[in-house]
Amino acid sequence: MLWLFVVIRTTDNYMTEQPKCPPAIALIEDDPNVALMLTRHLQREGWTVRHAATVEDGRNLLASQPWDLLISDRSLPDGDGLQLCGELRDAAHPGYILMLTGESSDEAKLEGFERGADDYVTKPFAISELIARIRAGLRIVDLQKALVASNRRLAELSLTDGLTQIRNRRAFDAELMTRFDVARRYQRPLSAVLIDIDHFKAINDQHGHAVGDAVLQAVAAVLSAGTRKTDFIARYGGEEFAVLLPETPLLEALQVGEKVRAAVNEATIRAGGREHKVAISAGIASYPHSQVRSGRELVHAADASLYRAKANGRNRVEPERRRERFASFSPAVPHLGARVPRRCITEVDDNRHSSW
Ligand code: GH3
Ligand code: MG
Ligand code: MG
Ligand code: MG
Repeated sequence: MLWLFVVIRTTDNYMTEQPKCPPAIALIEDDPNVALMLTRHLQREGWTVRHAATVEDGRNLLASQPWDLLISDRSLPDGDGLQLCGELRDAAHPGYILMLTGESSDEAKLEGFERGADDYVTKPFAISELIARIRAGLRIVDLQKALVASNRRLAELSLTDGLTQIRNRRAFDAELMTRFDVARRYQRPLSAVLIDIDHFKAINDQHGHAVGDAVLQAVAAVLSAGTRKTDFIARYGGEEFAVLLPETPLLEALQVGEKVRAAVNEATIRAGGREHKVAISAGIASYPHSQVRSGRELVHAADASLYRAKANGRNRVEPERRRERFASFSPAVPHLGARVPRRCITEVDDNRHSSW
């Protein structure tokens, strides 16, 4: 028997601070004395310094090592340091670029900024002012990093169900489109499973919403544990879940559906100081099928099967029951059609989605 103790995770763990690495500075300078002096001063500030002396070595350094701020000379043995600056900007690299150069004319400075430099310091320079400028640059780098991290967190949150921490309906709809396109293009099997907890309202009514929430979390955990990493599982609605099974024809999808149904059925969920048992009903539909031209139609067919699972007594898995009107399988992939059980190609009898 499977026992489930529900640990409620909150979105607060997204806010956990990551340990901070010291800022990394890439220095491209061919004058060994200037390079040595700068390296010592910058390291004294606690910054990591990586050095190259040519455009070519600089290009390799920037591509192979992480860096936050680039200090580059212009006059280098094999070219102009501004060339690298332009290349980085063309590639939309967000790093901060400070040109440190003897090219001190107004035109040279303007050219530097036009090619994408964030700051332009001319030699000879005062080390204290250079360090102050680097600090200012690193503050901007920090802000940019925080913004990128925050955008990433928001994107993640917008695709995650807050209660169960699995993907939400928005993520499912996007994934369905992508995976259906792949299945259609390469004529590969794709199955959709729609799952609904049986008599869930009674749990809320008898034990309260907090227990209902804990049951939803537990069912999500059982479903996640019972599917593969390459499958895609989401909370589809209130007490409904949806699973996409790529490379899985109907017969195998039925086995997956039956496995998770049994797992939920066997689980004992401890919540609110009591033990609870729940059951799920599941409906399954598979592509390729002559009547399915989109991901929406696939889910629509799975929904019709789920409706039948409810009507036929709940705590059960029902496959699609659609009549194939014409051959839908490419001769290149004959196995796709070969294993569909007979009961799946009889006429549909539910009236909710009469076309199925
Ligand atoms: P059936 O077997 O036909 O599916 O019956 P059911 O009771 O599961 O279905 P019904 O649609 O009548 O009730 C679903 C309930 O799920 C009603 C709603 O309040 C509850 N619900 C939806 N979302 C949540 C949630 O996030 N937390 C809790 N605790 N309950 C929820
Ligand atoms: Mg030089
Ligand atoms: Mg429901
Ligand atoms: Mg239900």
